[in-house]
Amino acid sequence: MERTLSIIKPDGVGRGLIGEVIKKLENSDIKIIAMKMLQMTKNQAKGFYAVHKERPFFDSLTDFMTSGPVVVMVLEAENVITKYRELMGATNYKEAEEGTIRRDFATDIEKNVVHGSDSQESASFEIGYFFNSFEIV
Ligand code: FUP
Repeated sequence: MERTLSIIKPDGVGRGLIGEVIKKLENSDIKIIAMKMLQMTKNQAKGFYAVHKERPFFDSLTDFMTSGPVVVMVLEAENVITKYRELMGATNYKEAEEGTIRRDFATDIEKNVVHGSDSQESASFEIGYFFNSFEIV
């Protein structure tokens, strides 16, 4: 079993897409084992996206991620990191496969509805960023 961190981003929460994302998860074999809603501060968003700090989109991305509430979840399944990234679709929604979350709902390369960890190392950092062990069922 593997775990990953998912975020429904401020565009997804604001546009009423929490249920749509959860429906796609519940229609797969991925289990939600922790979930909460919160709004990040700029510093929390910068810490979360520290790997991107030299990228040109860093300031805009961290502004966007703090612009409203997000839903953070811990997901569990076999190969869930890859499996959830397949369900999300490509970063650029125009390149995402049919039926993926981003293909169905994203409107912009930045406002792409969801985040998912991209490696076991980032999953363990990102899960620990938002959850302690008592919050994971
Ligand atoms: P992903 O893992 O698919 O979420 O994509 P990345 O880790 O490469 O990028 C993190 C976030 O930065 C993306 F979700 C959206 C944003 N981004 C941009 O705004 N512009 C870009 O050119 C690339 C990424």
